[in-house]
Amino acid sequence: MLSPRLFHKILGVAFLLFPCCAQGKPAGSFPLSSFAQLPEDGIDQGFIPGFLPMVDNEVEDVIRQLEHRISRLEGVLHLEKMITESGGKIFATNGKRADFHATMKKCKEAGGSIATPRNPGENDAILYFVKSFNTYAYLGIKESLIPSKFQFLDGTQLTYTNWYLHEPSGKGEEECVEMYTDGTWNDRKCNQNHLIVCQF
Ligand code: MAN
Ligand code: CA
Repeated sequence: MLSPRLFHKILGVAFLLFPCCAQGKPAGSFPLSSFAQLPEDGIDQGFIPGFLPMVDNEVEDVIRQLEHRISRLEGVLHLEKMITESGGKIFATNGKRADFHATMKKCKEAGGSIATPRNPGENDAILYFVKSFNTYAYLGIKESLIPSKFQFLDGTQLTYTNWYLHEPSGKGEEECVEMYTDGTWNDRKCNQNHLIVCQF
C-alpha cells in the first residue's frame, strides 16, 4: 500500500530530478480520468477533498495504477543511476556538483536533506553514486565547536563513522566531510565542487 510518507519521498525525488515540475509546469497528462476538482465542501466517507468520490475498489485500483507508475519511474531512475535505497531511505543525485552549502540548499528545496550515512548500508548507498559518477560527495556531518569532534547537522552525536586512516586531521580548518571513492570519509573545507547527493 502506498503510504503518505513514501508518496512524499517520491515527490521529493521527483522535484530534485525534474525541477520543471516543482515550478508548477505540468509533466504531461495523468491517465486517471476520475481525478478532478470538486467545488463541494462536504467531507464524506471515501471522499478525498479535491477528488471525485470513489468506492473502495476504485480507490484500490487508483492505488495499484499509482504503484505501477511509481515502480516504472523508479526503474527509469535506477537505470540512470539517480536513485538507490537503503532501509527505506531513498538516496538521490541529479548528477550535478555543488559546494556544501549549495548542496544543502538543493536538497532542502527538493524536500529532502543532504545525504547522511547512519550505518554501513546507508554509507554503501551513497558510495554507489560516488563511484558511478567518480566524484566525491559531501555528507550531512560537520565539525562541532570542539575541533576534530564531528556531529550530525542537528547537533546529535555520530553513532557510526567510516574515517579514512588518520582522519579527521583538519583540526578546525576542515569543517565539512567528504566521501572518498572507497566509501571512507575525510574532513575537508566546505568549498569543493562535489556530487550532490540527497536523502528522502
Ligand atoms: C590530504 C589530506 C586530507 C586533507 C586534504 C586537503 O588529502 O591531508 O586530510 O583533507 O589533503 O586537501
Ligand atoms: Ca582531512
